[in-house]
Amino acid sequence: MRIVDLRSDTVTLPTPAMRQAMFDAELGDDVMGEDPTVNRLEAMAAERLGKEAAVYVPSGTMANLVCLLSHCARGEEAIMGHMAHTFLFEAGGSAAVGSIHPRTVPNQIDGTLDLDDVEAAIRDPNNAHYPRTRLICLENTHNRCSGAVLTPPYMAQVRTLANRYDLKIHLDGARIFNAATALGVTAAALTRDVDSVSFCLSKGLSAPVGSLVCGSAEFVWEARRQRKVLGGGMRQAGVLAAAGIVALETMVDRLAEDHANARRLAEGLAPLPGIVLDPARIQTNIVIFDLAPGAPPAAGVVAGMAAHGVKMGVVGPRRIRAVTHYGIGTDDIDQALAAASVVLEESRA
Ligand code: TLP
Repeated sequence: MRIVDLRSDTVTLPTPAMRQAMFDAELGDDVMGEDPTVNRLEAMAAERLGKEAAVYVPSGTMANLVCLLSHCARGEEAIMGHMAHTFLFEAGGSAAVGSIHPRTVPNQIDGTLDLDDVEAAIRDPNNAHYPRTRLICLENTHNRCSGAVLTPPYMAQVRTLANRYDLKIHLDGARIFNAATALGVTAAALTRDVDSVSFCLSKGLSAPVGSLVCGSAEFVWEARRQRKVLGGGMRQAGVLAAAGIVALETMVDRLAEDHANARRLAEGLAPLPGIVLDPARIQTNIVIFDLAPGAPPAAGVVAGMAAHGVKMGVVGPRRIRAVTHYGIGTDDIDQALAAASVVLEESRA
């Protein structure tokens, strides 16, 4: 039986061109700034995201942590969505390692934070009771908001607000190229208004390892120091960065295929009994859907699908996530839909 793995785009494997580039990579000691392949990847990343500089880090989690540690001191506050990856799924790193106080405001269904909510959360710096607000964190695409995209006009509005209160903005852009593809804009158009951005090579772009942190030269120097603090300074890291270069050169333009497959999946799932899903909301490669009262719980549906070779993720008692990626074609989507149909029909019988 063919296995259709829709648990995440993190399961993607490197392409043959990536493996070859890894084999051929020119290497040096990156902590000494002497790995030519890492240096090239960092320069490419900075250029793509319209920033002065970039630093290569082992994971998206470390990329976000390095940024928060660079922006905020002990006891300072970072405003973020209640469904932000940084808040929910990074092991509380900014609090555990940096003593940074997270302040959540509700994520709207489209991944945005309501600007009135953000403004209301900003602390009065003259009141000694409060932590100092330093940072606003955004996420594009928004993982838990079903891959929703934030637009350039929204980013500009957040910038205006941040400037009024002298705050910095960090963007978790793990899937920034998915957002750019969906909107038909450059990634730089989505990062113009932020002080720092992280993005992942090891999700839709299919590289095996690594993320980039981009920002001003001064910011990236601080991020480089924080990477060292966390033990993320790697030596001959060009062997990994080489795959990242191929990812940026060859894997961005195909992301539209993943979005079309996600839409195909959503349109096929929506009419099935017990599924609550509006396919019009699916903008990129993440499909999150709910199970109506009366349908089996998410764990039961996911187990049933797995028996048909289709893997999805449980993200709530009645909520399931499926993510399309390089390893998934239209036939796989059709296999997933056939499995979902059998599982949900069986549960009604
Ligand atoms: N997300 C993973 C899991 O952690 C849930 C996934 O399968 O989607 N920012 C965002 C928006 C992410 O979605 C992720 C990974 C990260 C950061 C962290 O990246 P890694 O896993 O490389 O540390």
